[in-house]
Amino acid sequence: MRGPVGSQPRGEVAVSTGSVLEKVTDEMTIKDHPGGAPSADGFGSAAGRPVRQGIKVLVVVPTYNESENVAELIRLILSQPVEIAVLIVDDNSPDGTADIVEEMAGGDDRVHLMRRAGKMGLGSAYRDGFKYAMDKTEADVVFQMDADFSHDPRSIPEFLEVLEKNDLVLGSRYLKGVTVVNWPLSRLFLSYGANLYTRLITGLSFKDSTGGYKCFRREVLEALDWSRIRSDGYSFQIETTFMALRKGFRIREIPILFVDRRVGVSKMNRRIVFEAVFLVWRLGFSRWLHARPVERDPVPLTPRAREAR
Ligand SMILES: Nc1nc2c(ncn2[C@@H]2O[C@H](COP(=O)(O)OP(=O)(O)OP(=O)(O)O)[C@@H](O)[C@H]2O)c(=O)[nH]1
Ligand SMILES: [Mg+2]
Repeated sequence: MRGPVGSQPRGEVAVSTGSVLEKVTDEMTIKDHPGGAPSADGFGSAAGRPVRQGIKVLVVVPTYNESENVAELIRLILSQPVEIAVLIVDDNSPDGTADIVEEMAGGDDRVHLMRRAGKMGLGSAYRDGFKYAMDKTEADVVFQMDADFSHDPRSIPEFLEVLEKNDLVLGSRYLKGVTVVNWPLSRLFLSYGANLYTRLITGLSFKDSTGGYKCFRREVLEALDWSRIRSDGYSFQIETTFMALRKGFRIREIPILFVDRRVGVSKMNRRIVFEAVFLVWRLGFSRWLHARPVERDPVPLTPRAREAR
């Protein structure tokens, strides 16, 4: 059953809120939570900034050994001028990432923590995080984001703006040239090549379908058949976008500046790359078997607009 985020039992997951769009429209108002205090339902917003009223945003961040990044990242997410909360999905990181988050969650019910028993992979962390978002929170919009500052939380308002007329927004490193900073050339070739390969085999038109900075409307997560999405790593990103398109959701890319991790250890490995090589063929075959559905108009994002329909 859907319930307020702030009412979850401690030690399982924790979240916080605070959101904003830069453009002030008549649907926005100024909220004056000093210091971004949470509201009663565990979603709160930054002080003195315009807030899109009634839209709750949950940011799901999987972590494994991100103790050097996680606290600062959470603070930056929660300072965004929107009604926002964060869910950290940690796989029993040996460096104590979850303990840092738990302490923050103790003082702020916008911070949620999901502790899992051991390293089970990125895709599985997202599956559990999205399930939590759907079952245990009232989030209207769910973001996914890496913990290593490769994805800038300050882009959240821009994603939300584009989500107004779309169902899923993808942060793209290759939409306006190449907006990747500090990657070795070999890594860039691998990523760019993987995207070309994905476009060719699956028919997806996006410039960057392997990226991990994405923003879903709740309806998209609810419509996907999670029992069929079993992949990890890059494959998970490709597969969720492919499945959303198959359901007729409207998807757009926006350019993001992607910066290589500042600190911490990479979890990239060969298995993740090989998994993607095979997955795109599976999706490619399924495309030939099923006709592409017609893209449908997204429902209005704000609850008020939805009621008016
Ligand atoms: N819960 C969980 N999180 C993971 C796992 N593997 C990676 N992550 C997290 O997923 C995000 C992306 O992983 P990264 O290691 O940054 O992968 P990457 O961006 O492809 O590679 P680098 O930036 O070079 O490290 C980070 O927040 C990681 O901490 C996992 O098995 N479980
Ligand atoms: Mg990274």
